[in-house]
Amino acid sequence: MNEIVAKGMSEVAANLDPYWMPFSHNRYFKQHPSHRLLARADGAYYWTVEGDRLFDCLSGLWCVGLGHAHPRIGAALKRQFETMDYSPAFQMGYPGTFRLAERIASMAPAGLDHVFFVNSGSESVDTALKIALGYHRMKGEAARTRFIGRERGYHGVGFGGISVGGMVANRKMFPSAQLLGVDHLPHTYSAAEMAFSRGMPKWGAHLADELGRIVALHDASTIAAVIVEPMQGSAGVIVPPVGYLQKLRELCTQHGILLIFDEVITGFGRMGAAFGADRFGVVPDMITFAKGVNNGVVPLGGVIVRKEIYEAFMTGPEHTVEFFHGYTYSGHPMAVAAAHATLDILEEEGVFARVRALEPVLEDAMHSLKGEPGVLDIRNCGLAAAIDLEPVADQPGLRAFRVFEHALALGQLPRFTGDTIAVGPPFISTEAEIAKMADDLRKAIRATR
Ligand code: PXG
Ligand code: PLP
Repeated sequence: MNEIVAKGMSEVAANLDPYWMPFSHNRYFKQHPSHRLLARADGAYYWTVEGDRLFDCLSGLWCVGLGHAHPRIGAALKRQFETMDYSPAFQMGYPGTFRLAERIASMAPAGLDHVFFVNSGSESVDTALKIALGYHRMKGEAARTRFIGRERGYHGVGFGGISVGGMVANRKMFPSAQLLGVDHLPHTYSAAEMAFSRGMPKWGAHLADELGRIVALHDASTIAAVIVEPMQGSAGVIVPPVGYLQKLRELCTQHGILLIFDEVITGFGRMGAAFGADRFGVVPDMITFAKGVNNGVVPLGGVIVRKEIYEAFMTGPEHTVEFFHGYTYSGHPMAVAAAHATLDILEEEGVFARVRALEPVLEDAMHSLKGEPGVLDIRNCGLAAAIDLEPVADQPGLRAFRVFEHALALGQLPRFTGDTIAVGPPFISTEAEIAKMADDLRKAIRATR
């Protein structure tokens, strides 16, 4: 029996205080921990310490697409642990990490062929921003130091990531610590123009023209890179308008600005393709990834870059370090082993095709909630969808929180932020599980009207 279950809730609850939970309502959680402590996971489900089963509506935090406790990943981890649990990442190498870079480069769009490993999405973003600055400097354009992010963008919580990010709550406490010279594109969401769009909204490509205005203001010679999520995940599944990413690509090419796609959520299957770049038909100069690359089993992230970018750094005496950057756990053998097993499964089990087949199932199920009380919008793309709810007067976030609590009681673990409910079910979900998830959300929405 699970140790926590065996001890019982009272003992667990007594010890909750020292843990400072990330992105959480610490005080509320510690006062109401029952049915919120997860003890076990298998496939598409979690079990709480009390033994309730919860459907994993967001695949963990968008990372466990293949479901929990996948036996192939478990076996790979056991083998790796017994063979080599850790190896130093600097000045020494582990063959599996080289092979993983080769595999990821071969999955990435043509031209993106070198991979730098990190341990999280936040680190992947900060690394990509450093690479962009270094690249321009190496090419003799050291004045290209500005970054352009986007409103509502989420690029993790490093100082670089919050600077280019567009989540006010994540930025406002740290104004003095943000990168200098960052500007933001407008977000692409308009309830009036695109509410209840299925897949990509038709309206909004013109918003990419704002990049032209920003370039004219600062001059292209001062801009290093534009960073966007091809589909904004954390902001609540904001799907790019038809033609929008193409325009960003054209403007970046025209002005010598690097285009970075932050694919921490969209990479490795969520969009029914290896990358959002493939799904949306636009090739950036760098891709940041994390999460799904190894099914979230061991922290791993990375940056995929064009050959020209890698080669720009390869100067100076050959015995010297070219890029003064890296992490103790870059290319960690355990994370790498989990990634190889994950990529084996993605390739051999036709997972992207399965995601594409489930996409219309999720789309229909979620859009069937149109017309339920207080449902303002429903959006979807790949195996991702979100519902905007009408806020309770003067209490932003309360409605979605109530829906979340109700859904938990019904055996669903969705995600809520603000008054938005987001889902990104596991790729292994059945049609019946997706139907039940939507139906339980309907009950929760009706119960909290
Ligand atoms: N970039 C993007 C596009 C992300 O979605 C990060 C960077 C940061 O990754 P790390 O591994 O440092 O957390 C993310 C992470 C949610 C949710 O509920 C989204 C993320 C993380 C946790 C919750 O949408 N995205
Ligand atoms: N802080 C100290 C004192 C360190 O020695 C190191 C790494 O050696 C770090 C931070 C960075 O840790 P990591 O490489 O895990 O990001």
